[in-house]
Amino acid sequence: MIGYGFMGAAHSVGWRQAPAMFDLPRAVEMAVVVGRNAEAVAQAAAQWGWQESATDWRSVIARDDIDIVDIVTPGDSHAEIAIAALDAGKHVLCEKPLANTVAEAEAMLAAAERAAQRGARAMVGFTYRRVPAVTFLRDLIAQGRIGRVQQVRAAYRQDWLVDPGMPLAWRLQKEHAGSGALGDIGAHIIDMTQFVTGQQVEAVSGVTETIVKRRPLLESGSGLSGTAAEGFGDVTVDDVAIFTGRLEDGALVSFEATRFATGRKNALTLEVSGDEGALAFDLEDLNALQHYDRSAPEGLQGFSKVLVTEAVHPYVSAWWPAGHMLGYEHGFVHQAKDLVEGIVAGTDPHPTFAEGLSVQRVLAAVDESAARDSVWVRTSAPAHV
Ligand code: SOE
Repeated sequence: MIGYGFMGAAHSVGWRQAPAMFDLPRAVEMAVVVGRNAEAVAQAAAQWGWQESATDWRSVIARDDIDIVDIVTPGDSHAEIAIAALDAGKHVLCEKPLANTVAEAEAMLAAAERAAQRGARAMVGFTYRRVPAVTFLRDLIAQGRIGRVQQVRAAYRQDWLVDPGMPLAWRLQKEHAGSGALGDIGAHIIDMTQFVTGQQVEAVSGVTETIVKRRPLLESGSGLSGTAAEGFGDVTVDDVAIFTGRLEDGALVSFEATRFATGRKNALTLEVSGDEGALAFDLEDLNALQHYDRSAPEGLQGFSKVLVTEAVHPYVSAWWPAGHMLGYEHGFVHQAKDLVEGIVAGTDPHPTFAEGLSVQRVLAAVDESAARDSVWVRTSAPAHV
């Protein structure tokens, strides 16, 4: 695993728990975690259960005893590491968004296609797909339970930037993160919308806003740029992105990705309206779905809460008896399981790099639309990459 921040912790839980809870077709060993600070990465390795730590990712990728490379670094290094790992014949799991630009994502897909000919697999870490209720919501739509999808509402709201004293972290710098709320959390709801509806976002019209434009610099040595003399640096990404998308079959989607939803810590909601019913998911109640059935008898219609904790639900049979709740980390466990199963079966685990690229095209199209007075931009050919 390359990187050891918040996502490193989450992926480590995934790698540790997947073999313990699922009957995986191959044993998994947590071999080595890589980071630039030798002492800190050694501590992370010991705490999370990795056998070793290292500071040079290239020498780790060159090792014969490494089969899977898991990339949990900031977006600016995804392309370089993923392409090197795939070219070295390794299977790759790469955190979302796949890259910082469409051009990088295209190069990563090309590397994945080259590597696939030699049996290597590549997957993007859109873990919310693997929350059982989200996978089940997708299954219900595919079965026609809500009829034809006519409208979607997708929102991902956080509030960690409301405090203007929050320092200029890498996530607030375009050269490191690519974009702000748009790529970090907007990417999740774009992927989820495409996943549950089975349709691509074909065109978008949007606005983005940077509400607090300058922030205190982090301690020196953090590797971030800024005007050190003033102690402040420019925020070069969006704080908020609000956009409308159109799906292949014509349905409209309203998307909101924000780090300024005061009081909302990690609120992700998705509601899909069909001509025969509706389905809604709320991450703050992630073991459940809301289902509305238009064919229910008059007077008895209404959203009903379905607890997605039964053995018949996706992934759940490996866990606890019905009604015993799962949490945020289970998506990472399911991700590790699906990747290992895909590798052993010789099939591409979803989301593939092609799916990651399709999200990247939507992100680029939103950026372009926002820069051009919210004109509609087709995702198949955004002008800037
Ligand atoms: C951002 O705050 C973030 O950590 C995202 O980067 C993750 O993808 C999301 O799961 C939680 O929020």
